Amino acid sequence: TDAAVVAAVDLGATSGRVMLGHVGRAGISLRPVARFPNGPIRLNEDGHPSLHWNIVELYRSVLAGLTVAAAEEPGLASIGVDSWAVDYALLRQGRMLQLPYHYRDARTLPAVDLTHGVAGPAELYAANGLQFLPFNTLYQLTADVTAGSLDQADRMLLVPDLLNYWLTGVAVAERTNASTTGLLNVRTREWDEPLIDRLGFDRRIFPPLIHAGTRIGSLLPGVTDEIGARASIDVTAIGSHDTASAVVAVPALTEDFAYISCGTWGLVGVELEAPVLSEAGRAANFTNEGGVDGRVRYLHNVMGLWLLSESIRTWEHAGETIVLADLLRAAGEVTAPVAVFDADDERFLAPGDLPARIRDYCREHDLRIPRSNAELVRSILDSLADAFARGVEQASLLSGKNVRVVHLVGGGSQNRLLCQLTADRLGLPVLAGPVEATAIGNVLVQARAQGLVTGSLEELRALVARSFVPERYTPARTLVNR
Ligand code: LFR
Repeated sequence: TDAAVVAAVDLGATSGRVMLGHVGRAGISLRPVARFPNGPIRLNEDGHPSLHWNIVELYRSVLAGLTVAAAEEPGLASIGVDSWAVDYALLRQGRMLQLPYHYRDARTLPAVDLTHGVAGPAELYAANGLQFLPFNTLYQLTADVTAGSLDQADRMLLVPDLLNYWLTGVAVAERTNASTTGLLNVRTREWDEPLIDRLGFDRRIFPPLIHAGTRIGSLLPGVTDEIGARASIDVTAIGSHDTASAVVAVPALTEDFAYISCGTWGLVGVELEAPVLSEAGRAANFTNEGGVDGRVRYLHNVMGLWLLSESIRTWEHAGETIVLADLLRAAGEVTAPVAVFDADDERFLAPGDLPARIRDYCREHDLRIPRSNAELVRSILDSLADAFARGVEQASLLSGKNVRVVHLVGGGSQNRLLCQLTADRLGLPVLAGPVEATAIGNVLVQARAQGLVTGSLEELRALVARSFVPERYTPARTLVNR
């Protein structure tokens, strides 16, 4: 046969999906078999609210999705798992000790200062090349030390590694996601043992590192029974950081591109062969995350569609009925100039009443306060487009990479207003899609590991461009807000 089937498990911060991917020399096709919601669960912890992931429920949803996948495709060859980054479970002798924390939990705030007391931001950047995000794994582990829970653990597994462990019994750390911990050396892409020692973590909790494309193992017999699949289905390491998989599937046909992977977050940057560790890059909070095939994802985190989804959640919570399509149309019809706020501001990180925080920001900065839901949404989209454009311009400036076209992939590529505003603000064409870039990147790396396709990322991207033709947004001639 010239096509075989693999399953991509793609877990985002607001929803997860299981997709079947058919890949052959002629192209790729993708078919969703399950979609399920995801989100933080608030627990009480000694009088304090704490935010966690309901990972056991997520795993159940994954198994249910794989059951459908195996029923529809008895010849299923391989499974790959990706998710958001940085979060993890602690285990002892194979048992999970507690539900993983959600990166939006506030426990890392004191941990940041504690960590920086041992290794300052400049020193950390020289070692790990990462932008500062208060929830990077190293800060979370410091919070675990304070809480006394790290002592009890003999393993730390990032979310996709944890699911792979449950599926196969093999505990490993896939490198693209491990690069977001802050504990991987940016040059060697090995665990930075001197840094780990200094921060007071036990080296032995960090599993052996593997590259995307490596076969991790086969499904455990108990798992094949449960999902009704044949024996010996491979579990393959893919770019298990969702953003790494999304970047694989950017349908670029030339070298001079930047990307915006826009879902809950907007990850804005370029792909490089080697890290950029300049002081200017650190000051601009640019990260050097590990990509598939040893590439560098030189990017900056922008708050993303979270600003929109959390605003909608707030309105719905207050009893309003929100129809997304209507809201976006109304936002598109707003003609008055709206506030462009700093979408990177840390105050927008925590869950809760975002519209109130946006209005507070506007008040403090003497910006026009949005007067309706439509104006607020327009303000969010203008601010995101502004942050995206600044991100692209900085990525180009800091890396020296020429950018002539911007690929916007992920859920945000369906937002026509956002795509057009970004093109206008940049004065560059924006090519939107594919929506499911992360799942496609996941599928492609499995397909290559199975020998169904061969070649470099450039060849894989050409395959994506043939199978999912992006939509082109040309910048308007009159530029506003520059
Ligand atoms: C996107 C993402 C980002 C990461 C954030 C938190 O889904 O993986 O790349 O910074 O989630 O893990």
